[in-house]
Amino acid sequence: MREKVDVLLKEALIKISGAADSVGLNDLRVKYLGRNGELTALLKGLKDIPPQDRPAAGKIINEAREAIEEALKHKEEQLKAQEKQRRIEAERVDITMPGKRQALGTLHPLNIVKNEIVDIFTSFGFELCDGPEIEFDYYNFQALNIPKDHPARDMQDTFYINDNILLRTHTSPTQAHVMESRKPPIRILSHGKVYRSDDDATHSPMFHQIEGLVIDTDISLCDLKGILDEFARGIFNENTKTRFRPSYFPFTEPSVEVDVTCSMCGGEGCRLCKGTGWIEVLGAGMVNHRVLLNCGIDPEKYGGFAFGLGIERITMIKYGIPDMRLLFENEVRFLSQFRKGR
Ligand code: 2U9
Repeated sequence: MREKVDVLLKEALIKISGAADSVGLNDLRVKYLGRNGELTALLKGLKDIPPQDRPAAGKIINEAREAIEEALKHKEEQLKAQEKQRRIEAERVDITMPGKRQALGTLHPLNIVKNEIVDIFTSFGFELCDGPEIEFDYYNFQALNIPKDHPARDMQDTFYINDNILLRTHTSPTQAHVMESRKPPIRILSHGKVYRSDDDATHSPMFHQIEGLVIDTDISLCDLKGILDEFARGIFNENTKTRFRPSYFPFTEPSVEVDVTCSMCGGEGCRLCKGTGWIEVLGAGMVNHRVLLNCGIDPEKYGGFAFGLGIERITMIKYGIPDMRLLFENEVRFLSQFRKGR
Protein backbone atom coordinates (compact mmCIF):
# COMPACT_ATOMS: atom_id res chain seq x y z
CA MET A 1 0.00 0.00 0.00
CA ARG A 2 2.74 2.43 0.98
CA GLU A 3 4.46 1.96 -2.39
CA LYS A 4 1.25 2.48 -4.29
CA VAL A 5 0.50 5.62 -2.31
CA ASP A 6 4.06 6.90 -2.64
CA VAL A 7 3.96 6.53 -6.43
CA LEU A 8 0.60 8.29 -6.59
CA LEU A 9 1.72 11.05 -4.23
CA LYS A 10 4.95 11.64 -6.14
CA GLU A 11 3.10 11.82 -9.45
CA ALA A 12 0.46 14.15 -7.96
CA LEU A 13 3.03 16.52 -6.44
CA ILE A 14 4.96 16.75 -9.74
CA LYS A 15 1.80 17.42 -11.74
CA ILE A 16 0.52 19.97 -9.20
CA SER A 17 3.76 21.91 -9.16
CA GLY A 18 3.72 21.95 -12.99
CA ALA A 19 0.07 23.14 -13.33
CA ALA A 20 -0.09 26.07 -15.73
CA ASP A 21 -3.24 27.76 -14.45
CA SER A 22 -6.15 27.46 -12.02
CA VAL A 23 -8.22 25.42 -14.48
CA GLY A 24 -5.48 22.81 -14.82
CA LEU A 25 -5.05 22.81 -11.03
CA ASN A 26 -8.74 22.12 -10.49
CA ASP A 27 -8.59 19.22 -12.97
CA LEU A 28 -5.81 17.71 -10.79
CA ARG A 29 -7.88 18.19 -7.63
CA VAL A 30 -10.69 16.20 -9.28
CA LYS A 31 -8.24 13.61 -10.65
CA TYR A 32 -6.81 12.78 -7.20
CA LEU A 33 -9.26 13.88 -4.54
CA GLY A 34 -12.62 13.96 -6.39
CA ARG A 35 -15.44 11.51 -5.79
CA ASN A 36 -13.98 9.20 -8.46
CA GLY A 37 -10.40 10.36 -7.84
CA GLU A 38 -7.40 8.06 -7.66
CA LEU A 39 -6.66 8.58 -3.94
CA THR A 40 -10.35 8.30 -3.14
CA ALA A 41 -10.31 4.94 -4.96
CA LEU A 42 -7.53 3.75 -2.64
CA LEU A 43 -9.57 4.79 0.40
CA LYS A 44 -12.58 2.90 -0.96
CA GLY A 45 -10.29 -0.14 -1.46
CA LEU A 46 -9.49 -0.29 2.30
CA LYS A 47 -12.45 -2.61 2.79
CA ASP A 48 -10.62 -5.30 0.70
CA ILE A 49 -7.54 -5.48 2.89
CA PRO A 50 -7.30 -7.43 6.15
CA PRO A 51 -8.91 -5.49 9.06
CA GLN A 52 -5.70 -5.44 11.14
CA ASP A 53 -3.84 -3.64 8.28
CA ARG A 54 -6.58 -1.06 7.68
CA PRO A 55 -5.62 1.59 10.31
CA ALA A 56 -2.01 1.78 9.08
CA ALA A 57 -3.08 1.85 5.43
CA GLY A 58 -5.76 4.47 6.20
CA LYS A 59 -3.15 6.62 7.93
CA ILE A 60 -0.83 6.44 4.87
CA ILE A 61 -3.63 7.39 2.52
CA ASN A 62 -4.80 10.26 4.75
CA GLU A 63 -1.25 11.62 5.07
CA ALA A 64 -0.98 11.51 1.27
CA ARG A 65 -4.33 13.30 1.00
CA GLU A 66 -3.15 16.04 3.37
CA ALA A 67 0.09 16.42 1.40
CA ILE A 68 -1.84 16.74 -1.87
CA GLU A 69 -4.26 19.26 -0.34
CA GLU A 70 -1.35 21.27 1.01
CA ALA A 71 0.38 21.22 -2.41
CA LEU A 72 -2.87 22.25 -4.15
CA LYS A 73 -3.33 25.14 -1.72
CA HIS A 74 0.24 26.28 -2.12
CA LYS A 75 0.08 26.09 -5.91
CA GLU A 76 -3.24 27.93 -5.97
CA GLU A 77 -1.74 30.84 -4.02
CA GLN A 78 1.28 30.86 -6.31
CA LEU A 79 -0.90 30.89 -9.46
CA LYS A 80 -3.09 33.68 -8.06
CA ALA A 81 -0.04 35.80 -7.31
CA GLN A 82 1.32 35.15 -10.81
CA GLU A 83 -2.00 36.05 -12.44
CA LYS A 84 -2.18 39.26 -10.41
CA GLN A 85 1.36 40.18 -11.43
CA ARG A 86 0.54 39.48 -15.11
CA ARG A 87 -2.57 41.70 -14.88
CA ILE A 88 -0.59 44.53 -13.28
CA GLU A 89 2.00 44.27 -16.08
CA ALA A 90 -0.67 44.24 -18.78
CA GLU A 91 -2.51 47.20 -17.28
CA ARG A 92 0.57 49.24 -16.54
CA VAL A 93 0.05 52.92 -17.51
CA ASP A 94 2.97 54.90 -18.77
CA ILE A 95 2.40 58.18 -16.98
CA THR A 96 5.18 59.81 -18.98
CA MET A 97 3.18 59.45 -22.25
CA PRO A 98 1.82 62.77 -23.57
CA GLY A 99 -1.97 63.16 -22.91
CA LYS A 100 -4.64 63.32 -25.62
CA ARG A 101 -5.65 66.94 -26.14
CA GLN A 102 -9.41 67.44 -25.76
CA ALA A 103 -10.71 69.72 -28.50
CA LEU A 104 -12.76 72.54 -26.98
CA GLY A 105 -16.07 73.38 -28.63
CA THR A 106 -17.14 76.94 -29.30
CA LEU A 107 -20.42 78.79 -29.22
CA HIS A 108 -22.09 78.94 -32.63
CA PRO A 109 -21.88 82.49 -34.07
CA LEU A 110 -25.69 82.67 -33.97
CA ASN A 111 -25.60 81.94 -30.22
CA ILE A 112 -22.78 84.46 -29.67
CA VAL A 113 -24.87 87.18 -31.34
CA LYS A 114 -28.13 86.07 -29.71
CA ASN A 115 -26.49 86.21 -26.26
CA GLU A 116 -25.16 89.72 -26.98
CA ILE A 117 -28.61 90.93 -28.11
CA VAL A 118 -30.30 89.36 -25.09
CA ASP A 119 -27.69 90.91 -22.74
CA ILE A 120 -28.33 94.38 -24.18
CA PHE A 121 -32.12 94.20 -23.87
CA THR A 122 -32.16 92.50 -20.47
CA SER A 123 -29.92 95.37 -19.25
CA PHE A 124 -32.84 97.66 -20.27
CA GLY A 125 -35.21 95.55 -18.12
CA PHE A 126 -36.66 93.25 -20.81
CA GLU A 127 -37.63 89.73 -19.75
CA LEU A 128 -36.86 86.77 -22.06
CA CYS A 129 -39.93 84.63 -22.98
CA ASP A 130 -40.33 81.36 -24.91
CA GLY A 131 -43.25 80.09 -26.95
CA PRO A 132 -44.13 77.04 -29.07
CA GLU A 133 -42.74 76.64 -32.61
CA ILE A 134 -45.96 74.87 -33.64
CA GLU A 135 -48.69 77.49 -33.40
CA PHE A 136 -52.34 78.10 -34.09
CA ASP A 137 -53.07 80.15 -37.21
CA TYR A 138 -54.96 82.47 -34.84
CA TYR A 139 -51.90 83.48 -32.75
CA ASN A 140 -49.45 83.53 -35.67
CA PHE A 141 -51.70 85.60 -37.99
CA GLN A 142 -55.24 86.54 -36.94
CA ALA A 143 -54.48 88.02 -33.50
CA LEU A 144 -51.71 90.02 -35.18
CA ASN A 145 -54.14 91.61 -37.63
CA ILE A 146 -53.35 89.27 -40.54
CA PRO A 147 -56.74 87.70 -41.46
CA LYS A 148 -57.03 84.52 -43.57
CA ASP A 149 -57.09 86.34 -46.94
CA HIS A 150 -54.57 89.10 -46.08
CA PRO A 151 -51.88 89.70 -48.76
CA ALA A 152 -49.18 89.85 -46.01
CA ARG A 153 -49.60 86.06 -45.73
CA ASP A 154 -47.83 85.69 -49.11
CA MET A 155 -44.59 87.06 -47.59
CA GLN A 156 -44.86 84.72 -44.64
CA ASP A 157 -45.83 81.50 -46.41
CA THR A 158 -45.03 78.60 -44.10
CA PHE A 159 -45.44 74.89 -43.41
CA TYR A 160 -48.98 73.94 -42.40
CA ILE A 161 -49.80 70.96 -40.16
CA ASN A 162 -53.51 71.48 -40.99
CA ASP A 163 -55.79 74.47 -41.77
CA ASN A 164 -55.41 75.88 -38.25
CA ILE A 165 -51.97 74.70 -37.08
CA LEU A 166 -48.64 75.73 -38.60
CA LEU A 167 -44.92 76.30 -37.97
CA ARG A 168 -44.72 79.89 -36.67
CA THR A 169 -43.41 82.46 -39.17
CA HIS A 170 -42.25 84.88 -36.46
CA THR A 171 -41.88 84.90 -32.68
CA SER A 172 -44.74 87.45 -32.39
CA PRO A 173 -47.34 84.85 -31.24
CA THR A 174 -45.31 84.48 -28.02
CA GLN A 175 -45.98 88.17 -27.30
CA ALA A 176 -49.67 87.74 -28.14
CA HIS A 177 -49.85 84.91 -25.54
CA VAL A 178 -48.13 87.10 -22.91
CA MET A 179 -50.45 90.07 -23.65
CA GLU A 180 -53.50 87.80 -23.23
CA SER A 181 -52.29 86.47 -19.89
CA ARG A 182 -50.71 89.53 -18.20
CA LYS A 183 -51.58 93.11 -17.41
CA PRO A 184 -49.30 96.00 -18.50
CA PRO A 185 -46.65 97.15 -17.90
CA ILE A 186 -45.12 94.52 -20.22
CA ARG A 187 -41.50 94.61 -21.35
CA ILE A 188 -40.56 91.31 -22.98
CA LEU A 189 -38.27 89.71 -25.53
CA SER A 190 -39.38 86.64 -27.47
CA HIS A 191 -36.84 84.53 -29.30
CA GLY A 192 -36.38 81.26 -31.14
CA LYS A 193 -36.71 79.40 -34.41
CA VAL A 194 -39.19 80.56 -37.06
CA TYR A 195 -40.13 79.02 -40.42
CA ARG A 196 -40.91 80.34 -43.89
CA SER A 197 -41.03 78.86 -47.42
CA ASP A 198 -37.82 80.64 -48.45
CA ASP A 199 -34.41 79.30 -49.46
CA ASP A 200 -31.52 81.28 -50.99
CA ALA A 201 -28.24 83.02 -50.01
CA THR A 202 -30.04 85.48 -47.69
CA HIS A 203 -33.13 83.43 -46.71
CA SER A 204 -33.46 80.07 -44.98
CA PRO A 205 -36.60 77.95 -44.39
CA MET A 206 -35.69 78.03 -40.68
CA PHE A 207 -34.11 81.06 -39.07
CA HIS A 208 -33.91 82.75 -35.68
CA GLN A 209 -35.69 85.86 -34.51
CA ILE A 210 -35.67 88.09 -31.49
CA GLU A 211 -38.58 90.43 -30.99
CA GLY A 212 -39.24 93.02 -28.32
CA LEU A 213 -42.52 94.36 -27.01
CA VAL A 214 -43.22 97.17 -24.56
CA ILE A 215 -46.78 97.93 -23.42
CA ASP A 216 -47.41 100.70 -20.90
CA THR A 217 -48.98 104.12 -20.54
CA ASP A 218 -47.32 107.06 -22.33
CA ILE A 219 -45.14 105.08 -24.73
CA SER A 220 -44.13 106.94 -27.90
CA LEU A 221 -42.05 106.45 -31.03
CA CYS A 222 -39.29 108.40 -29.23
CA ASP A 223 -39.00 105.58 -26.65
CA LEU A 224 -38.61 103.11 -29.52
CA LYS A 225 -35.97 105.29 -31.19
CA GLY A 226 -34.03 105.68 -27.92
CA ILE A 227 -34.03 101.94 -27.19
CA LEU A 228 -32.99 101.03 -30.76
CA ASP A 229 -30.23 103.70 -30.83
CA GLU A 230 -28.80 102.23 -27.65
CA PHE A 231 -29.14 98.68 -29.04
CA ALA A 232 -27.32 99.63 -32.30
CA ARG A 233 -24.43 101.16 -30.33
CA GLY A 234 -24.20 98.05 -28.15
CA ILE A 235 -24.32 95.42 -30.90
CA PHE A 236 -22.15 97.21 -33.53
CA ASN A 237 -20.06 100.07 -32.08
CA GLU A 238 -20.62 103.26 -30.12
CA ASN A 239 -20.51 105.49 -33.22
CA THR A 240 -23.42 103.65 -34.87
CA LYS A 241 -26.42 105.82 -35.79
CA THR A 242 -29.92 104.69 -36.75
CA ARG A 243 -32.50 106.02 -39.18
CA PHE A 244 -36.19 105.15 -39.49
CA ARG A 245 -37.83 104.71 -42.91
CA PRO A 246 -41.64 104.48 -43.14
CA SER A 247 -42.87 100.95 -43.84
CA TYR A 248 -45.91 98.74 -43.40
CA PHE A 249 -46.58 95.77 -41.11
CA PRO A 250 -50.13 94.68 -40.24
CA PHE A 251 -49.27 94.41 -36.52
CA THR A 252 -47.75 97.91 -36.08
CA GLU A 253 -49.00 101.40 -37.03
CA PRO A 254 -47.02 103.44 -37.82
CA SER A 255 -44.35 100.96 -38.95
CA VAL A 256 -40.70 101.60 -39.71
CA GLU A 257 -37.70 99.86 -41.17
CA VAL A 258 -34.55 100.64 -39.24
CA ASP A 259 -31.15 101.18 -40.87
CA VAL A 260 -27.82 101.54 -39.08
CA THR A 261 -24.66 103.25 -40.31
CA CYS A 262 -22.45 100.59 -41.91
CA SER A 263 -20.21 98.99 -39.26
CA MET A 264 -17.49 98.28 -41.85
CA CYS A 265 -17.05 101.80 -43.37
CA GLY A 266 -18.75 103.90 -40.68
CA GLY A 267 -21.14 105.41 -43.26
CA GLU A 268 -18.62 106.25 -46.02
CA GLY A 269 -19.94 103.63 -48.41
CA CYS A 270 -18.35 100.21 -49.05
CA ARG A 271 -18.96 96.72 -50.40
CA LEU A 272 -20.99 95.65 -47.32
CA CYS A 273 -23.44 98.59 -47.53
CA LYS A 274 -23.38 98.63 -51.35
CA GLY A 275 -21.99 102.17 -51.31
CA THR A 276 -24.96 103.67 -49.40
CA GLY A 277 -23.38 103.94 -45.93
CA TRP A 278 -26.55 102.38 -44.41
CA ILE A 279 -27.65 98.82 -43.71
CA GLU A 280 -31.19 97.69 -42.92
CA VAL A 281 -31.18 95.69 -39.67
CA LEU A 282 -34.72 95.41 -38.31
CA GLY A 283 -38.39 96.33 -38.47
CA ALA A 284 -40.44 98.04 -35.77
CA GLY A 285 -43.45 100.20 -35.00
CA MET A 286 -46.15 101.18 -32.54
CA VAL A 287 -48.40 98.21 -31.73
CA ASN A 288 -51.57 98.35 -33.87
CA HIS A 289 -54.71 99.13 -31.83
CA ARG A 290 -56.44 96.10 -33.36
CA VAL A 291 -53.66 93.84 -31.99
CA LEU A 292 -54.06 95.40 -28.53
CA LEU A 293 -57.82 94.79 -28.68
CA ASN A 294 -57.39 91.20 -29.95
CA CYS A 295 -55.11 90.47 -26.97
CA GLY A 296 -57.41 92.01 -24.35
CA ILE A 297 -55.56 95.31 -23.78
CA ASP A 298 -57.45 98.63 -23.77
CA PRO A 299 -55.93 100.87 -26.49
CA GLU A 300 -57.47 103.95 -24.83
CA LYS A 301 -55.39 103.30 -21.74
CA TYR A 302 -52.26 101.60 -23.03
CA GLY A 303 -49.98 101.71 -26.03
CA GLY A 304 -46.63 100.26 -26.92
CA PHE A 305 -43.93 99.56 -29.43
CA ALA A 306 -42.58 96.36 -30.94
CA PHE A 307 -39.56 95.45 -33.01
CA GLY A 308 -38.30 92.32 -34.72
CA LEU A 309 -34.95 91.23 -36.02
CA GLY A 310 -33.42 88.20 -37.69
CA ILE A 311 -30.37 86.92 -35.79
CA GLU A 312 -28.85 85.48 -38.99
CA ARG A 313 -28.99 88.91 -40.65
CA ILE A 314 -27.34 90.70 -37.70
CA THR A 315 -24.66 87.95 -37.52
CA MET A 316 -23.92 88.25 -41.27
CA ILE A 317 -23.57 92.03 -40.99
CA LYS A 318 -21.45 91.89 -37.82
CA TYR A 319 -18.99 89.33 -39.21
CA GLY A 320 -19.23 90.12 -42.97
CA ILE A 321 -20.63 86.64 -43.78
CA PRO A 322 -21.70 86.66 -47.45
CA ASP A 323 -24.01 83.61 -47.52
CA MET A 324 -26.55 82.60 -44.84
CA ARG A 325 -26.07 78.91 -45.67
CA LEU A 326 -22.57 79.06 -44.09
CA LEU A 327 -24.34 79.43 -40.74
CA PHE A 328 -26.12 76.09 -41.13
CA GLU A 329 -23.47 73.86 -42.74
CA ASN A 330 -21.49 73.17 -39.52
CA GLU A 331 -18.17 73.40 -41.37
CA VAL A 332 -15.59 73.35 -38.56
CA ARG A 333 -13.11 75.62 -40.40
CA PHE A 334 -15.86 78.23 -40.59
CA LEU A 335 -17.12 77.79 -37.02
CA SER A 336 -13.66 77.74 -35.38
CA GLN A 337 -13.06 81.32 -36.56
CA PHE A 338 -15.49 82.42 -33.84
CA ARG A 339 -13.37 80.87 -31.05
CA LYS A 340 -12.62 83.49 -28.44
CA GLY A 341 -9.21 83.90 -26.77
CA ARG A 342 -7.17 81.40 -28.84
C1 2U9 B 1 -46.97 91.88 -31.25
C2 2U9 B 1 -47.15 93.11 -31.86
C3 2U9 B 1 -46.22 93.57 -32.76
C4 2U9 B 1 -42.97 92.72 -34.11
C5 2U9 B 1 -42.33 93.37 -35.30
C6 2U9 B 1 -41.16 93.58 -37.17
C7 2U9 B 1 -41.70 94.82 -37.07
C8 2U9 B 1 -40.27 93.16 -38.28
C9 2U9 B 1 -38.94 91.44 -39.20
C10 2U9 B 1 -37.49 91.77 -39.03
C11 2U9 B 1 -36.67 90.85 -39.86
C12 2U9 B 1 -39.00 89.98 -39.21
O1 2U9 B 1 -36.91 88.48 -39.09
S1 2U9 B 1 -37.53 89.39 -39.91
O2 2U9 B 1 -37.83 89.01 -41.24
N1 2U9 B 1 -39.77 91.95 -38.18
O3 2U9 B 1 -40.03 93.88 -39.20
N2 2U9 B 1 -41.52 92.74 -36.18
S2 2U9 B 1 -42.62 94.93 -35.70
O4 2U9 B 1 -44.18 93.34 -33.90
C13 2U9 B 1 -45.09 92.84 -33.02
C14 2U9 B 1 -44.91 91.63 -32.41
C15 2U9 B 1 -45.85 91.16 -31.51
C16 2U9 B 1 -48.00 91.36 -30.29
